[in-house]
Amino acid sequence: MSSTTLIECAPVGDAKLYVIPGSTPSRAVMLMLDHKGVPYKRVDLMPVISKTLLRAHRFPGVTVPALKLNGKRVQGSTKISRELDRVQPEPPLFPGDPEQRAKVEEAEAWGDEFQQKPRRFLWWAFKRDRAPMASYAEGARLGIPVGLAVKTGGPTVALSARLTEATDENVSAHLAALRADLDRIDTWVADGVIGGPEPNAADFQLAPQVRLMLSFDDLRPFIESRPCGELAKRIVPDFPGRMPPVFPAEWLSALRA
Ligand SMILES: N[C@@H](CCC(=O)N[C@@H](CS)C(=O)NCC(=O)O)C(=O)O
Repeated sequence: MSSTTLIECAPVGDAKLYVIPGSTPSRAVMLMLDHKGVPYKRVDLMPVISKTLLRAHRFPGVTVPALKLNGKRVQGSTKISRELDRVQPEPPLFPGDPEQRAKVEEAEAWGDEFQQKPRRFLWWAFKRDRAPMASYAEGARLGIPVGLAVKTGGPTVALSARLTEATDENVSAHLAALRADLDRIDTWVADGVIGGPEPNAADFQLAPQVRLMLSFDDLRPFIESRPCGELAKRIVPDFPGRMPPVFPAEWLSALRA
């Protein structure tokens, strides 16, 4: 074994994870690190300002989760899941069997895309009322009091809502399609792709997103008793944040039907 290989496979000694409160891929990576027993330092960032800070820390992109691991910078929840398995194979985030692995990868990739929907729900809701933001930042160390961050957060919310395209059109369409999306996640649970005794990368990708949606009073009744709702509560027992009713009743009609 060359010395380079030795260094690359060395146990994780120094991990620093940059996150944004309420970010579901950030939570996915926190869960993965905990699952592997990798100690890490968490750095909480404020949205938008996060982009400048990540650049300052020489990350190639501008999104969280961003992980500095043994001096290497890895960004994006799906890249991080693979890097974690590479540097610390046990317990694995992907099954050893190629067919099973392909299914987990498919569910993880779907979840990576799906992220944008709950993300838009949140920014759309914050645009209407910033007060619930404080609950999502519970326990975060933002460098300023959370109350102040919320009070001065108007421009951040407006910009984030614009950048994520959290428009009426998108959010109402996502809500109309949500039942089918939840059915899809439930099918992965039924097929044993996720929800097994040992959580995998797809569990960690999907559960925080369902958990975030459970924080919406409007959505919780349609999700909590589903297999994916049960899974989310098991994998992510603590997820700060509560969103009081916010969506127009007609946008929820497909869920009610
Ligand atoms: N698909 C990417 C998504 C990364 C992403 O969009 N992260 C959001 C937070 S969830 C972000 O960093 N947004 C920048 C901002 O809010 O300013 C992943 O899984 O890592």
